[in-house]
Amino acid sequence: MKILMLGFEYLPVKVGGLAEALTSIAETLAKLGNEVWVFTPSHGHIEGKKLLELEIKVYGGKEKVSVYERIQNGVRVFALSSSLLDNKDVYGPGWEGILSKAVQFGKASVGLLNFLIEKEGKPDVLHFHDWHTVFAGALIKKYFQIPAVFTIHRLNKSKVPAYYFHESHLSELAPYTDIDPEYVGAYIADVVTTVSKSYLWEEWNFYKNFEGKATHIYNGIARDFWNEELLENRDLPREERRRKILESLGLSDGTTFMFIGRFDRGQKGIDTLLRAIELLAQSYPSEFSKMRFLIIGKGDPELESWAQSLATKYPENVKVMTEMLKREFTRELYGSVDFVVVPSYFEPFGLVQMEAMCLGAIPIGSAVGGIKDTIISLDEDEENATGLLVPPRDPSALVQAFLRMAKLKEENPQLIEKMRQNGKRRTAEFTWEKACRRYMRAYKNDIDKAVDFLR
Ligand code: NHF
Repeated sequence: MKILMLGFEYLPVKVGGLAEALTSIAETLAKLGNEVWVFTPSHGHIEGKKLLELEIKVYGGKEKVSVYERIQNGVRVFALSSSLLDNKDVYGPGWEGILSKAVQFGKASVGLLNFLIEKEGKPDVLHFHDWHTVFAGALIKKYFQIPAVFTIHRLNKSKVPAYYFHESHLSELAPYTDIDPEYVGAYIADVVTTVSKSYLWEEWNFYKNFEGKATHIYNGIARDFWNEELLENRDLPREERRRKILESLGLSDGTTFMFIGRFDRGQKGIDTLLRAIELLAQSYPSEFSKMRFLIIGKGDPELESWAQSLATKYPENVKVMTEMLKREFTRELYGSVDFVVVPSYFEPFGLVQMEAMCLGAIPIGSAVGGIKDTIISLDEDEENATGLLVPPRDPSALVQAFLRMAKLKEENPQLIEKMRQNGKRRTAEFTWEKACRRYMRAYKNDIDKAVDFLR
């Protein structure tokens, strides 16, 4: 099939998990014998040959947009460049900036597709991702009537003034003053997908509006990179790797829990983790003294200073790293720590628990979304357990989970080892190939749907 993908992040441009997902989907589809075109804003990453210069009318003026084409791992990537689309702030500058980017990207995508269709014919399917590409997706659907799949990696639930739709020549889709672009995307699409079954049902209030179109397609995990074979000290026993890495971070050895992610209040649950560490230190000082917490990430300055204050108060136990880590070093960490904490409030799929399991770290995660669907909890099935699920937003439950897992590690190391092995095996069930075979079914609308009355 000839597949046209639209996305706001594409490697090497990366803000979060979206870039990894889009790039893996496109490359795997290409490997499976499809011709894949990706349209993405340059966000300042200009690479490849200049294919085309467009002039588009926007906001009463004219704007020059250049298109650069490159082949990246079998995928034809078209980066759209203009003074606004080159802005390195992927989801900005500001709210107005991102909206204008989305509109400009939409109009320029039509120009580019016109050019390509004239020379090479029309794609068989349009696959657009997240709300930023909705203007582009809706315009392409309107002008070229291509079957369309809309994938939501994370609902944003924001409202956009109708004006932006009028400006995009999409007035027919904006009968009210404020419009949620996710509704528009799902409305114009033939199939709507999201990245885990639990997330779909958790957000049924949204998806129920598109019943009959909505389904889930799990992400995959790149096991070729997140692989123990590639660890620097792969020949050393895990405990020894842990001791060494803790030493390099200025900590003595101990049972190690790691958090890696954005410091925000809405999704990742770092505030629940910080509160749990406080409770643990106060109520269980002797157990706490044997534990180490590595907290990696950045974001909300208040949360950063809360984390730093814990590191100052408990320098033997808590280490905070706010600098960007190389992927290879992150892999070493996963391959050395005992447990990885994923306390998210919601998680459409979630990469962290998958990366952890690939490298034998046991995830302790909230029972939500993709975390719940990928971890087999110790409480559910001891034989096949890969981790422990806890209720979200519950610091005391997290404290109990830390105590329980630390104790288990001392008293039943065989079970811990079994969980590490189960986890590695579990990740093999989430491959990008499997995901893409399902996307290929979605492209033909030959796919099962989420049905409320069968739930
Ligand atoms: O893994 C890629 C990612 C997901 O849970 C993640 C999220 C955004 O929040 O699909 O998209």
